[in-house]
Amino acid sequence: ALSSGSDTPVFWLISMLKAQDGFRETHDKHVLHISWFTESMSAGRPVPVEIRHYIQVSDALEVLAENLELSGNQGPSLAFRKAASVLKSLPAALRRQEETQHLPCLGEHSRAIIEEISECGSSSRVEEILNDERYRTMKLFSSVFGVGPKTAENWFCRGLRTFEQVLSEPSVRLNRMQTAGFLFYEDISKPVSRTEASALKIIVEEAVICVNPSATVSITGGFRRGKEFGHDVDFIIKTPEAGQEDVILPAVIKRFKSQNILLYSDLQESTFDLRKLPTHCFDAMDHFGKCFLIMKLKHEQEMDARAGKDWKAVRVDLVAPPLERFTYALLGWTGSTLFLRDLRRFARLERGKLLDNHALYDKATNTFLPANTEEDIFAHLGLEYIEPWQRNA
Ligand code: DCT
Ligand code: MG
Repeated sequence: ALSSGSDTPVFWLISMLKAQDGFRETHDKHVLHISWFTESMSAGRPVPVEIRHYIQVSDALEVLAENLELSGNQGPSLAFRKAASVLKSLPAALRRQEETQHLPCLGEHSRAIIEEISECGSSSRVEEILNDERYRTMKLFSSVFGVGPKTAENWFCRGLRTFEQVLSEPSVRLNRMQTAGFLFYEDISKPVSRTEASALKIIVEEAVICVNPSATVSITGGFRRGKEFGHDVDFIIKTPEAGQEDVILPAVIKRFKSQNILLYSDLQESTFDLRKLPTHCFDAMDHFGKCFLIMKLKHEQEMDARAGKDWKAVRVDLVAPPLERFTYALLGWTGSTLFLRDLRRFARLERGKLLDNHALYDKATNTFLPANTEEDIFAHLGLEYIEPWQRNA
């Protein structure tokens, strides 16, 4: 029987991986079957019928989750997200509905959808959502960088349905972020590849070292988890001297500007205050200094003849925590969001500890637990180390 904290996709997945002798032995094979499936679809390669079906089921659950999120129902959407995550993490395609019997995190609603898809080939509720004008418009609008569900809903309620209508509506005032979102929409809605992420790492590292030779840069987010594609590239900066974390981001931004490779920047200064820990608001953004950027990434060879440019706009996030917070920030920014949510929940319910991007706090002893490495954090939680590639749940 799974206890409340461990009844989550990630803990189930890890136990399953461990139980499967020899299954996905190498990193590359392991990494992201999710992107592998998507790639095999998009590359137009033949995909066995059961895999098509498999994609349909998890995709269907994600449509249900997304529909709830777009209506501001984040809580209820989690059940569908978790169920989709479990289906995506299966080593083989689902062939029969009975195969879901032993799976955790599949609630009554998710099971009903799976049953309907396995019997009829599709789900009427999912089809209904996919054809729903509100859902389609909200999804389109919220795909723009800087447009959240509230703005998307506002535009929808004003009768706007297309980008053209939004952009030609005189009463719509776009903020700086949304303006950049529309301006670079085509580029930043394309996935960023691992090769592009590596090229950006060289650029970011060069700038960081130029402004502070003792600072280091690491890739976080999905690419640290081994994903082949992402919607952005996330970097964490480590500064060994106290206080340096506050000056490094403005200096790096200044350097990017002088190199003419910055298309957009939003610098959020640190509001981190040790005295306010532990925080109890775990889903909120952390308080470290960070910046959300759109950078120009030069193509090596080919020129985008149609656009007449030799670069691609790419979304980049940088975070610079104080040195003594680095490990918690690294764990948090490595994600995935669902994995971290599960880990925090496990820490709280099973171990009486509060984990966030700033610290790990033990409620029993009222102390903060020190960690120099991520291994230390997992050890404090009484867990075996979970590698970044195992955190894709
Ligand atoms: N994160 C966080 N606090 C937030 C938002 C995000 O700690 N308020 C973490 C979770 C994952 C990580 O930062 C990077 O976020 P994303 O780039 O959104 O996620 P990703 O896993 O890198 O996904 P993608 O590959 O699409 O970029
Ligand atoms: Mg990312």
